[in-house]
Amino acid sequence: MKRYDSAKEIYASYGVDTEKAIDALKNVTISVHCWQGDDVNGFDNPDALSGGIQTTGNYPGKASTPQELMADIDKAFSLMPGKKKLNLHACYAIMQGEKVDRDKIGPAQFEPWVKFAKERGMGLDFNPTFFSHPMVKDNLTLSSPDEEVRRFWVEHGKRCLEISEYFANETGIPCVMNIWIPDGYKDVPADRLSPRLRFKKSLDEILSIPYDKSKVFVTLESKVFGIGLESYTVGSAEFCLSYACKNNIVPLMDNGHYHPTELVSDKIPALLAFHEHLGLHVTRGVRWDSDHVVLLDDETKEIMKEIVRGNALERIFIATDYFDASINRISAWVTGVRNIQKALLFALLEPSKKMTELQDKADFTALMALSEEVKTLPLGDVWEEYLEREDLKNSYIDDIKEYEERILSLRK
Ligand code: RNT
Ligand code: ZN
Repeated sequence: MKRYDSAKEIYASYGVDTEKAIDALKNVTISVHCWQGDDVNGFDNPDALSGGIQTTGNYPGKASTPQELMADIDKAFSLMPGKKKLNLHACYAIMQGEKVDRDKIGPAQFEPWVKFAKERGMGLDFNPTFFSHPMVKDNLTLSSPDEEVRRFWVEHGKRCLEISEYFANETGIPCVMNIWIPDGYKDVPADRLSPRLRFKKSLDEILSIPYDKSKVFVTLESKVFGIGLESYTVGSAEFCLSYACKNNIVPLMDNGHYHPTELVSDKIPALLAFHEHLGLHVTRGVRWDSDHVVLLDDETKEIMKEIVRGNALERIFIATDYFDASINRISAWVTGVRNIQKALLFALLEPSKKMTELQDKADFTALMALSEEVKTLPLGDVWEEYLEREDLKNSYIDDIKEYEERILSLRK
């Protein structure tokens, strides 16, 4: 008997249909970040990575041209099952001869990306880049008291909305545009309100341009602190959530952006009670927002469980956001995305109806016992069956090593 057939029977005895789970998983789109491929460098600017985020490590073979990054994305995507979208940052603009600054970029600088996406039948998501640029003044962008600086970044935001709409129109797939600013202070500020009021005004200005709200979903990502910006963050959780509520945009939670004992898994159902859509950046923070590669750990599983239990697969934009420069970057990409998918499968195979009944009957003894019991059911056999149907294998390291030897090792 095939291992999958036996697993199917085992899950059936819990009232769980593995075929339904596989079908559901196949239809979940993961928006995969492009920035794992080159340590969040981008192509538009020689400036070092700023904004309180950091990539550590210098594993050889990093992509440093659009061609290299595209080739690496192809390699990484070929090892990921399921539906993918490519999530770009504005700093990945590809200049066509003349250099255009971020307040002036437009569709022209993203044509090659659109061509790339269309050829692969996939959608594109987008992010304005409010960091790694000389116009970031005193660690501030949209909240800067310097009107010239603030205006520059408002213009950047507007250009990015136009580019997002262009992506949606060209690919025929809606585009999620995520706004995150690093703005903050290293030490105790004298005025915590004015920067937030300026950020609010800047967001209002960006969102005042007309755009098709059925094609472009604007998300707003909050944060607790950044490196060198420890004492005060303009775009805090309360600020971003309130702004999203009042202005009908989508809140986005990055699970590296909270105090370590706060859990995004618990925040998901809280926000689902009020928002039609939610955005997620799935990452793994080790002691801080370190953006380690996502593993199949408890919180990743818990996050996916809350999405599945809430019947919210259609309502939540799941995106990845991690960057490890200390290991093969393609492997990092693949490992993180596959773990999100494995966690989703684990959630889809949960006997959630039965468990909810136990909760409602207040039979917490049986609930605990069942929750622990399902942890050792043959998830791996269903996962391998899914991969087989997608023409993939559970082990992918040989493929990565081959690509490393043939392509990455030749890079300077
Ligand atoms: C930073 C945020 C943000 C960035 C990307 C590059 O802490 O998580 O999402 O990681 O925009
Ligand atoms: Zn993020």
